[in-house]
Amino acid sequence: MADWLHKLSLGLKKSSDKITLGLSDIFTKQKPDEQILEELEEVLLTADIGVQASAKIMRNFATRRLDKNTDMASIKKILAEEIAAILVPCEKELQITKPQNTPFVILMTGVNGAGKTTTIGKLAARLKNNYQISFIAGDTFRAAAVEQLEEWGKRNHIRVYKGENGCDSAGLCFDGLQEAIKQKDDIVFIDTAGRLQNKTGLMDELKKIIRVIRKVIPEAPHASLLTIDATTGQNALSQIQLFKEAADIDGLIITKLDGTAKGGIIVAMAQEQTLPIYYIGVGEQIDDLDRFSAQDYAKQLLESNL
Ligand SMILES: Nc1nc2c(ncn2[C@@H]2O[C@H](COP(=O)(O)OP(=O)(O)O)[C@@H](O)[C@H]2O)c(=O)[nH]1
Ligand SMILES: [Mg+2]
Repeated sequence: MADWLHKLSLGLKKSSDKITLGLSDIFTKQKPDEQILEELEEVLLTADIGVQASAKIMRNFATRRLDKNTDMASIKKILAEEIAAILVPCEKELQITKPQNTPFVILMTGVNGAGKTTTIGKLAARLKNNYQISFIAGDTFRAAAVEQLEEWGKRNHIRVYKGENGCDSAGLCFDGLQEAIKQKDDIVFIDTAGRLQNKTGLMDELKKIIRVIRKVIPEAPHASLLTIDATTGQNALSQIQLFKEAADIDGLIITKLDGTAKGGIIVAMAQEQTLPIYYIGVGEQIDDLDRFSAQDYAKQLLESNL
């Protein structure tokens, strides 16, 4: 198996084991069709696939011939097809353009601990061979946050623009962008803070950052990315709504899909909103990030090959 597929499979093992266990439970006992369908829906729900997506899958399922003689492998195959169909609209490539005379600005948002800083480091590692990159340490609340970004900068040989501890984040972004223009950077990643005193504080801060960076580059941010921790479960959906309002989100990055049994959450996200999922993270290491593939994901979610 290719390296990434292996990682994805390993990461989703808990999720797929859970589904497999639920399915074998259904099919080892003699049950009427109707009950099979009901229990199947139950399995999808416990895998965090969500009410809407589960109902949709079951509607399509009901039109197929299904009984206790249908084997698990074929059930899984049908489920994987149905899930892939829900995921496909979210599979899109993050297009990095070359704006005239300015860098391509990527704003990274998300709640505290979602994986923003780590994802910036991983993404930069994928892009650094083709682009001149810099980081702006916009999470000015904790010294540790700046150090963490600097660590990723060091590893990738990427310049980090930082300010005094506790300085105004928007002001820092303003200065950092001007520096990036001067240095003729191709891409600038802006890291942001995820925890402020309250929700309104966080959203106001993000709006301010966007207002201020537009004074330097009117079209910025060229990509506004929301990082979501998959282990958050269904709460992820309300995070998307919240950040969409404040930061005009263009797409998502879902992290921590390794070792969680909540791998189905991506299906719920794809069913209930239309933002692209650009990348997924399955670990803390530099190469534990890759583009989101609907087919691969659906397949590994149903069937761990390990
Ligand atoms: N297992 C796992 N851990 C991750 C992943 N992405 C980030 N992390 C870890 O999650 C923690 C928080 O990440 P961080 O980038 O600091 O989040 P931030 O607060 O949003 O910047 C760190 O310990 C990361 O190593 C992932 O895909 N899988
Ligand atoms: Mg951070």
